[in-house]
Amino acid sequence: MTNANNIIKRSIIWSLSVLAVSACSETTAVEQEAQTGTTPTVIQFNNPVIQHKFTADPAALVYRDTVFLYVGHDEAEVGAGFYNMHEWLVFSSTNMVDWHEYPVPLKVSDFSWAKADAWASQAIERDGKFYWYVSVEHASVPGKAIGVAVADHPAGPFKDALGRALITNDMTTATDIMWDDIDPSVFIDDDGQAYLFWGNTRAYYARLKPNMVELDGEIMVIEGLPDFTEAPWIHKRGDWYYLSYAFQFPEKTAYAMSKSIEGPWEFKGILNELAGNTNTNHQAIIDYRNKSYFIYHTGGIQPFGGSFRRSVCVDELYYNPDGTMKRVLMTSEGIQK
Ligand code: FUB
Repeated sequence: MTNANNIIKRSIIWSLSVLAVSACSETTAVEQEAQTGTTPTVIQFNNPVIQHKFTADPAALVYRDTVFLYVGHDEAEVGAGFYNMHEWLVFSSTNMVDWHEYPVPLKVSDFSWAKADAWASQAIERDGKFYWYVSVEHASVPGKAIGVAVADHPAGPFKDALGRALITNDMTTATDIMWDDIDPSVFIDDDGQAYLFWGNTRAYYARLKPNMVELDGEIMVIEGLPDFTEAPWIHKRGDWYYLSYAFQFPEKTAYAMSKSIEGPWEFKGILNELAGNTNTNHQAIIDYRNKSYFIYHTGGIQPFGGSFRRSVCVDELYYNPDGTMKRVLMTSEGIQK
């Protein structure tokens, strides 16, 4: 009995010391190899990709073989019950692992007509200019609104392109809520026609004029997206259009596909499960250097991450031969160099 206990104790101590060693630096791993004669498995935990700030609502743009990542900055205190977001941030990478941070490129206060809430956004390039569509709280038209900023470089500095909102709450009437005009996703089709998608509870889209700062026609309500909450993201692969979105609440990510950007959309099911440690789940989907990536946020920096202290993560995305997307596997390892 005593011997058996000793053996169990020794193996627990040995396992704990191996675990402690493998959690430490490369030098310690080398020491482990010398001491135990085993080759350590070096695992890089690369998610979340930004660790020194809380980041949310990712959007990404590939420009000249570099990925630019646009996020909102979560600044809520530990235990806060809602968002505290005043600015957006930009990072770039050429390997999806190491991210270079730029000076703060855009703040709510850069829009004279806005008063709060640097919520979800997306940027796009057209004719050498960069247009960044953002959600904010309007100062005089009650409710959320969408503004557009412009810059000559993907990392800014950006300035208000219009001096007023592009979309205000009174322009959409499919729901009475004050926050349905959020989460813009912008897309330029192969024929050069640009579109803006957005919404909360109801999903909307409108054509944009070539100047990217005026709507070209009426605002359309999208039907056929079950349990649409928010966060539409449009992308195209081959001749399929994909509309992914935050589904239910707390949010999973679901998606629909269509052969036309104007629909009808066919619901394809869940793409990403509940993050579990945050009630939102906001995605961006890009291709970069022959791989596809799913970029999202979780409350993954523990113990103080959560619904209002989120962190952007990246994992690979895979397609089936019929064009549908395989369910995302959220990992701690993320992308490996
Ligand atoms: O970050 C504020 C809001 O939470 C975003 O606009 C939504 O997509 C959700 O992530």
